[in-house]
Order: sequence, then C-alpha cells, then structure tokens
Amino acid sequence: MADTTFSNATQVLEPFRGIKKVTIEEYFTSGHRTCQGCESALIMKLMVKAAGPRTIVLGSTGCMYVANTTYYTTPWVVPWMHTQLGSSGSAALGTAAGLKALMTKGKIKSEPINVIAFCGDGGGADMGIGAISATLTHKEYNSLILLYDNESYANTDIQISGMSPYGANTTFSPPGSVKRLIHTRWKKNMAGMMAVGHTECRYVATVCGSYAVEMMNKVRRALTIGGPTFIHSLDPCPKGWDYDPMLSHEMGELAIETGIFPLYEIEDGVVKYYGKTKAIVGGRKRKPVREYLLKQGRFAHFLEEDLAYFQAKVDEMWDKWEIPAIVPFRKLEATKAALEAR
Ligand SMILES: Cc1ncc(C[n+]2csc(CCOP(=O)(O)OP(=O)(O)O)c2C)c(N)n1
Ligand code: SF4
Ligand SMILES: [Mg+2]
Repeated sequence: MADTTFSNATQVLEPFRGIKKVTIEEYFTSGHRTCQGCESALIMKLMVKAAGPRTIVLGSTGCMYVANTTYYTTPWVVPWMHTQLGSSGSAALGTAAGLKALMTKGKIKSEPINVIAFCGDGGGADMGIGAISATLTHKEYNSLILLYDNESYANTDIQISGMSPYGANTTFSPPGSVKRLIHTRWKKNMAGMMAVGHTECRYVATVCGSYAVEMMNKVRRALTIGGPTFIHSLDPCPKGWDYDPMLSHEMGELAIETGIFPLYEIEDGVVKYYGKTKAIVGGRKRKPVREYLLKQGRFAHFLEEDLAYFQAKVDEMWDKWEIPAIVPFRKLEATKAALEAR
C-alpha cells in the first residue's frame, strides 16, 4: 500500500504488464553523447520512463552527468540537477525533505513527486556509500537511489572501482609481464549490503537493462512503496569492458545466465527472484563464466587458472548463500546441511 500521509504520498505506479503496455512518452531523449551501446544511458531512459513526468532526477558526477549535459544540450525532459560525485544520498534526502517541507507549509501544491538520485559505482559504492546509507535510514522521506554500475570510474577513463570485477584490466590495473593480475579484490555486494543493513528500507532490487520491462517495473514498485529505496543496475559498458557495442544486450544476459549477477528484489524482507535467476534458483544450470568473461577485452589476459578461480567464486556464492553474502537469507537447505555437519 502506498503511503498517503499528507505531503508524504507516493504515486501508485502499477507494473507494466508486458512491453506493449509500456507508455510511449520519453523523458530522456536525444541530446546526449554517450558511447554507442552504452547500457547506462538505456537505464536512464528506462528509469525515467518508468517514473513518469512528475519526477525530479538528481545525478552525481560520472558518465551519466558529463555525457548527458554537454555544451547546452541535455536529453532530460524532467527537472534534473547535477550533484557532487559522492553525494547522491544527500541530494536525494535533501530534495525529498525540501519538497515535504514546502508541501507541509502550503508553499507548493501537495502532490506525489518522485525523487530519484542516481550514482555510478565509483560515486555510489565507493565515495558516496555513507550518504546513501544515511538516506536509507530516513523512512519519512520518499526517494529512490539507483546505482548504475558500469564497473569502473568510466568517465575519467576506466579506473578501477570497488565494483570492478576480479582481475579486470583497467587503467589502474593493467596486466603486465611481472604481475598478470593487478586487481585481485572481489567485487562488493551493494544490493545485499543495502538490504541487510537498513531495516527501515522496504525495497531493494537488482536490475539489468537487458530485461527492460522488469527493470521499469522494479523502479515503479520502489517509487510506489515509498520511503528510501535502492536499486542496483549492472550496465555493460563497451568502452570500459572492451567489446563490440552491438553485444551490450547479450553481455547483460550473460551476466545473469552465468549467475554472476542475480536478479532479485527484497520487499519487506521477502526475497523474490526474477527471470533466468529464478530458473537457476529452481535448478537450471548456470552458463560457465568463461562465456561471459572471454567476450570482453578487459579479461583477455586471463589464463585457465584465472577463469577457474572466477568460476569457483561464483559457484561458492550460489552454493552457500541464497542472496550472495547475506546471512539471514541463507538457503534453507544450506542451513540444514550446515547444522547437520556440526
Ligand atoms: C570528489 C571528486 N573526485 C574526483 C572527481 C573526478 N571524477 C569525475 S567523474 C569520475 C568517475 C565517476 O565514476 P562512477 O561514479 O563510477 O561513474 P561513471 O563515470 O563510471 O559513469 C571522477 C573520478 C570528481 N568529479 N569529484
Ligand atoms: S564509457 Fe561506458 S558508461 Fe561511459 S558513456 Fe561510454 S559506454 Fe557509457
Ligand atoms: Mg562507473
């Protein structure tokens, strides 16, 4: 049920029941200069299409700021504001609180207005994680934070972030003859972290632009349920990942089919799986990670042992955890087996 308290109401955005039911209006149009095949740009377009015209978008520094607002051109049709790299959380909270105050004082019409702040993986999972975390504890303000994850600081030429995958070649982790793998940290589990640590946040989800209707419906659900909400999107980036732009859609599908990026939502503590992730949870075989990794130049230096390590880490995540690295959502079977083994 949407919260209908005065000045705290949310729009009730029913899910689109199939692609033919999606509204035709666009609120992110021409005027941007993102690379061909940029999935983050697609995510912006779907995000605001799902939200509709009564929406304010706030964007932290990164490709989705710079390439979208170059020399007096912009694709944004709705009100949009740039915010500092680490402050998507603060911008979301401040804007939501400002709107609420103005409505409460009667200075503007009291009506539901969506507030969406987006950030990249550098801005959100590294620099801005504190402000996002704080925002997710303020249940009295409605805002959605969407982290678009292209797995690098792309805008400043593909530097490594806390979300770059193990072993990836970035400008800060080039493979060399002395050391083949410079980056040996496993990627953060942002959606899991946000879900498990913020008990007042009622909705956390993962999305991928390859599954557009599902992606839009998760945005609509987040905005309808209200309070602070969080969505993590995995966005193939032809420049940073080094693949042919025509493969962007397939790359997103492979991330899901290999089990590297599970698609799910957690609403009021209840986990729901989507699409091929649901099929995998139900027993469908995951594709080998090599099918995904070897299509990308950033893993071209991988040897068999690197592929085996990557595969083992993904297997471990699926074998041990229902949602990777979140203890309370541990699979019943796994919990039983662990107890029996004691
Ligand atoms: C405090 C601060 N440090 C560094 C920069 C330079 N800078 C601008 S965009 C950017 C990359 C941001 O990466 P991410 O958030 O992942 O977004 P992407 O560029 O990948 O879309 C950096 C480092 C900045 N604008 N502000
Ligand atoms: S570098 Fe990547 S994220 Fe940035 S505009 Fe190009 S494809 Fe999009
Ligand atoms: Mg990035």
